[in-house]
Amino acid sequence: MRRMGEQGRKTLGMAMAIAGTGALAAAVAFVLSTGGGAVASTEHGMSGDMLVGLDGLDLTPYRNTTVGDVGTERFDPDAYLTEELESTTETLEDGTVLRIFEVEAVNKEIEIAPGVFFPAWTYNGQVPGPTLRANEGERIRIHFTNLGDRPHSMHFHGFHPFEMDGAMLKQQVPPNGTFVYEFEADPVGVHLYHCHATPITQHIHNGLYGLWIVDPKGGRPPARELYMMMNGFDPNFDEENEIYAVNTVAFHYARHPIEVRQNELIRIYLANITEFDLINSFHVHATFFDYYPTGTQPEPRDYTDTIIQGQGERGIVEVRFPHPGDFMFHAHKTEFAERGWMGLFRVIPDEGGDG
Ligand SMILES: [Cu+2]
Repeated sequence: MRRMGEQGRKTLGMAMAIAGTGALAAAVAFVLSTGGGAVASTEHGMSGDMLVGLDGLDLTPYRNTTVGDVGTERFDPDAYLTEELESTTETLEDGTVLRIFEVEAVNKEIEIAPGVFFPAWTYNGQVPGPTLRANEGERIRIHFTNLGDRPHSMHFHGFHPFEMDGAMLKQQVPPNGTFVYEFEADPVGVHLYHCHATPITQHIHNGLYGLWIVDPKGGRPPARELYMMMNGFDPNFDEENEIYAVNTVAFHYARHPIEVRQNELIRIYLANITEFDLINSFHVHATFFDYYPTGTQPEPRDYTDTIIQGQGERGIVEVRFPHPGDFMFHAHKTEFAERGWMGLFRVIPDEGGDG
């Protein structure tokens, strides 16, 4: 078996080599850094012999990723994948469960790519804001405090009375103000919440958004569950995004692949909150997925490998990887993928699997 050079071992996630013509065979390689703990592709059944022409070639210029890492002390995209905001519960006289959350709007500088800092407006100090999750039939109460320097609100997608909408001018919470949102967790599905202060473009783009999930009575079938928000950033404030990501940090999951097991059911709660661009998309390699728009219906609408979402659209992706190895997921708007919205699933072979 052909051995890869040191550079190849360090950086190989996926490589396509195309032999050129002429005396010097040119290799065109698209190589992803997999960061520390990289697993050589040969361990996942990909033949090293496929990588003709890579020996001794410096692949660094062909990496499609950032250089260096973003510190996770400000925000950890790996933790975001599975963390929900903690809540407390009480049982009301009629037996209804009251679920109580605490949310603060606070200005905070975040890092969206190595060395690229962005003066964000956040819920609870993170972008996206924390995932709020409740069960169908519960009553939810959110104690909201605005520690920012201008009016903000929380506007939830879903059913609620007028006073809880958070969208009208008189529903904005002034700096140092508080408001208590309270309504039924309804309807079932994956939704979102965001600030609805004017100009909304600025308040959303600056980071005030998060997932709001209502689980059906009895829950959904067991699965490995992950939260993903497709977002973008305009660090030079020209009202065009320069950095795209899923969960804020450009290329985070390319440098730190999400480990899953071969054939395990993975359920992704996916939303698009990207400002300034008309659409975003989600594409996964080497498998297809069931797609449940908004997560409101029990049957999937699509069986595909690519879906598009406009801003505010969201849905549930249920996917299994039949083959072990490193597989990309990314926006199929390739510009977004090359500016940060690209990651990897690292599929670990199952006992008795084909790896
Ligand atoms: Cu706001």
